[in-house]
Amino acid sequence: MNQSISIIGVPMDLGQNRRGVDMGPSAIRYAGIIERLENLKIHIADLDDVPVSRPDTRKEVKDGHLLNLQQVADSNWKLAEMVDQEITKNRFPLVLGGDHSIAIGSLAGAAKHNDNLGVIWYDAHGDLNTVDTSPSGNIHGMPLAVSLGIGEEKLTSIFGYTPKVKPENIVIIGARSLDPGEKELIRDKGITVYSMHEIDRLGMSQVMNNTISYLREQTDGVHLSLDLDGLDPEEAPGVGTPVIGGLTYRESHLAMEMLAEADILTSAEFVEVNPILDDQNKTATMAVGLMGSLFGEKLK
Ligand code: B3U
Ligand code: MN
Ligand code: MN
Repeated sequence: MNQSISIIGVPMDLGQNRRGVDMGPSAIRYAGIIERLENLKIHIADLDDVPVSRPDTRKEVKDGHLLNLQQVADSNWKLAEMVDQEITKNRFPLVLGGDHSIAIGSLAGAAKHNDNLGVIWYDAHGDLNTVDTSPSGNIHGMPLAVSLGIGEEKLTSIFGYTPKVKPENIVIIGARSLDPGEKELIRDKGITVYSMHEIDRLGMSQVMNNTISYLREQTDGVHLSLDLDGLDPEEAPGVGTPVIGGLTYRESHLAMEMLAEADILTSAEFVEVNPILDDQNKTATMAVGLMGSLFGEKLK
């Protein structure tokens, strides 16, 4: 893997309606991400956070059904520029959220560099809603659909092109809460999903083997989008929309170690850490542990 990493914080909470997830990047830095990666002899540049308007001073704006549309679009455009710049400099962008709406910007910046970008979506949710199917109006439930070019034009057109990814290049892992419209889209587009059912049946090792060999054949780069709510809330309580019956820390570690070994990733993001809902920064600490494994920490 690229041994020069650029960390980009996105203190975004506009894509949903709970307070606290804007503090995710601080919590992950406080849990020691920089030192952890420097110990692996990786060159780290910790860049400025992407500007996002402050929760204490702004008013909630609804654009039809969509919450904070313009502000989410503006911040994601800036994030796309930063991700694009770092990849151009041959550095690996590691984006820290923030809510999952920031994947719109990460993918917009990353996919500019690949005709066939692969995406691993590690999440309890599909994030495949559109303005018509979303039960909440929260944009953090839509970024994967947006990246496929489906949904609100102000979001799909970010960074001046659409779509960013193709449905056959996506693998969702850990899903256990999908809305009816999301299930329909998964069926229509033929998106690969390893739900908790498949993970229980096959085991994480087989799921990752399948995912890695498929994406290695099919794509020319892979973005990992890891939502901490993919993990079980008993272990990772600091997330806004916990869903019981999730992935364990051990399964997740194995997934990260297998990705490190496979060396297929070209960018990554860790999102939805909410320190206000957390237990002594446990979830951010877990995120740091997973990133350690992802970038090559070994047990022996
Ligand atoms: N699918 C629901 C809930 C949700 C999606 N992503 C998160 N929660 N984190 C929605 O609102 O779209
Ligand atoms: Mn998500
Ligand atoms: Mn989620």
